[in-house]
Amino acid sequence: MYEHLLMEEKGPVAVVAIHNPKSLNALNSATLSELNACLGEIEKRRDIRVVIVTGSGTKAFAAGADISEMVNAAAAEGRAMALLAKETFRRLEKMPQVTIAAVNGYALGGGCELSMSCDIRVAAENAVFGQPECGLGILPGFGGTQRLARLVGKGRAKELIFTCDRIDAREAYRIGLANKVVPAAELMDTCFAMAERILSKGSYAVSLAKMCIETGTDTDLDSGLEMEAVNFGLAFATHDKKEGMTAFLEKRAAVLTDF
Ligand code: DAK
Repeated sequence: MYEHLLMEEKGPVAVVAIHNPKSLNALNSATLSELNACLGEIEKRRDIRVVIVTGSGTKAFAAGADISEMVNAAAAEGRAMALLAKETFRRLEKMPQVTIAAVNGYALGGGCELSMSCDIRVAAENAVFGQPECGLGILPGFGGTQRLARLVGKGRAKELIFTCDRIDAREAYRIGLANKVVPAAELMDTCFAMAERILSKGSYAVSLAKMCIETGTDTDLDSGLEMEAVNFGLAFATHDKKEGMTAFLEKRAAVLTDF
């Protein structure tokens, strides 16, 4: 169904893999369009609650935007690509499903930016992160200047973007870019195990918490706390809240179903 993506569903978990084997999964506009469409379909579904984003093969998550496509692109094409990427990457942050990046190898430029748009990053030991754009005479344009600074702080983001240094998985973990580092062979199992833990909680509550974190961290504390209070109230109207608390008091496992 897709030319540049592989998609697999395992119950409530969808795995979406960037699939451009000839270019280390570089992100061209066709790939971004497909990813946007694919995520747009997933976000409407209630049977999929976690999305794992990865790269096909073992060498790369995504080696960045496609340089061969960009080399002769004019300003208008650059802008169109930027708008498409902005919509696609923002979808990952705003969709009610939890998104986990399984970073298996190179996550450079747009690849690093794609991983940063996911809620959680699990890195294989062979993962390599970096923002090499300034070495190509451009700057990160898929949100890298904004998301990297928010994840690791301005100082570290500036150093990585200005030097174009690549960092390995351990360093990415140390600075807070990766949530976890695991042997490459265990990457997908680790992501599925994490998905399972998340799925055992209230999916609707998780989606509200995601929205509060996403929106709240980009606003002032009072507005963020206000939004949290409103959504906290909303959670009290759900089946899951009644069931979760009743199950606790009855000393049994809760059956949480809302999403
Ligand atoms: N684009 C196109 N082709 C790529 C590519 C890329 N980003 N990365 C690798 N390839 C291709 C190589 O050209 C090579 O193709 P053939 O020669 O086989 O035809 C094939 O993939 C295998 O790559 P290598 O032979 O280079 O493999 P190595 O193991 O030796 O090296 C590497 C792996 C990942 C270190 C190296 O391939 C590399 O440095 N790749 C480029 C990494 C990079 O600079 N990525 C950042 C791209 S800049 C925009 C917003 C954002 C952006 C752009 C526009 N707008 C708003 C418009 C983002 C920009 C970027 O991401």
